[in-house]
Amino acid sequence: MPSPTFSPRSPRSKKSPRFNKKTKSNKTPKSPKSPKRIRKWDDQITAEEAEALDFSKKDEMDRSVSAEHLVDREAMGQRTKDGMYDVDEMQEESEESDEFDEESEKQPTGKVYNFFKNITGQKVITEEDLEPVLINMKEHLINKNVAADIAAHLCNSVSKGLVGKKAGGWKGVSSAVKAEMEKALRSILTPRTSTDVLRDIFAAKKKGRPYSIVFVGVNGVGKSTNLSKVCFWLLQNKLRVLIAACDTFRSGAVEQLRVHARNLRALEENAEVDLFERGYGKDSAAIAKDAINYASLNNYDVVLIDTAGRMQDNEPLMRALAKLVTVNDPDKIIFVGEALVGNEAVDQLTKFNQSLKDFSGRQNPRQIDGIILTKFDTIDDKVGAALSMTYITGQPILFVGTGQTYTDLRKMNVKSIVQALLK
Ligand SMILES: Nc1nc2c(ncn2[C@@H]2O[C@H](COP(=O)(O)OP(=O)(O)OP(=O)(O)O)[C@@H](O)[C@H]2O)c(=O)[nH]1
Ligand SMILES: [Mg+2]
Repeated sequence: MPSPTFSPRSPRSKKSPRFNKKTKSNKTPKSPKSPKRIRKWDDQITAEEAEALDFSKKDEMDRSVSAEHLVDREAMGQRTKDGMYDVDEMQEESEESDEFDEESEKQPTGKVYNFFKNITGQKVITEEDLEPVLINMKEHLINKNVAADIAAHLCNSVSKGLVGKKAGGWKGVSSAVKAEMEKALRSILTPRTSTDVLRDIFAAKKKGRPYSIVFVGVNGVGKSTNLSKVCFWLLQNKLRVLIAACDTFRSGAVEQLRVHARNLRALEENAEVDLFERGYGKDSAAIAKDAINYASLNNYDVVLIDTAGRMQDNEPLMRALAKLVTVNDPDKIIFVGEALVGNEAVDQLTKFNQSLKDFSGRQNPRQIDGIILTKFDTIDDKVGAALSMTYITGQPILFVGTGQTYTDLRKMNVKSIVQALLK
């Protein structure tokens, strides 16, 4: 069972000598835009719930919190020309010999290139020449957790790119392999939907309504942690965020989010993030609805809805999730999956989509709109799940989780995936 608190892997301050620790003690309390009053949702609201929703005392408590160890200020994203804060792309490993300089004696590193060693010379490459090579390549990709049909698709793309061409030197062949892989992967990893969530959020803000995002997935994959990282990113963009604690199931889930909200407020001078919670055991669909209404009435820009982890085969819990989605029709449904489980994540994703369809009771059921792939920092080069998930849903990997701090959120980088697959 994951701990209800946010525990960093290691203190970042050791890693970053230029780390500039802010003193929170002299931070002035924020003055909210409008005084927040306790709303009554229905006649059943308890005194504890009312107290939990009374944000008026939060600034006092936040002044004593230091959460600087939960961000790496040197790993912050970039500001765009129009001032938006965007997270960085995943880093590629620097690999000098990957440049394929024909003049250079250096050989391209990457096991896959070795398979093509005999495909050189003046002759035109045929399918027969490639057959044994592609068998090896497919096996290599499957070992990196790429699903068999996607591995076959990638091999086909490479084959199409090479057949009928003169082989020439080995480096020429290698760079052709790399280019074909990159082309095929780019079309898988950059699917139809725009990943520009921020633009959509600002469009909703303009219309004066809060943008809602619900985070779904199986137990312990990192939904709440990555929700908080997304929140950090939104706060950098000066958006007002309400976190809705709709995991009313796992004990500690609400407190975990409370800690995150407090940390996130402590990290930025004027961060506006609040927790909407109504305790445990209640209907999460109704809490999400109340949260969205509350956000609407109180001028929040974004509602981040945390949900309980659930196994994809647990019908009652999947029905409850479908209800939450049907009742609230959120702007985005984000599936959170662990990179390290490989193709199991594909089964999860497929069944989440199926349940949303089967249990929605709607003519046009909602489906997952995007993916966050977590724990990328723990998988070495087994990047196959990333491919499979987008391949199957046609939906983008919005972010990759690369650690346990608020700045460990990245955008997918096709080149680094190609690099990991070919090595
Ligand atoms: N290394 C690493 N750990 C992560 C990442 N994302 C989350 N974690 C850790 O994974 C554990 C579970 O995270 P949670 O956010 O509680 O997962 P959850 O999906 O909300 O869990 P439930 O609510 O119990 O279903 C925590 O210890 C997190 O710190 C990541 O990108 N990298
Ligand atoms: Mg959680």
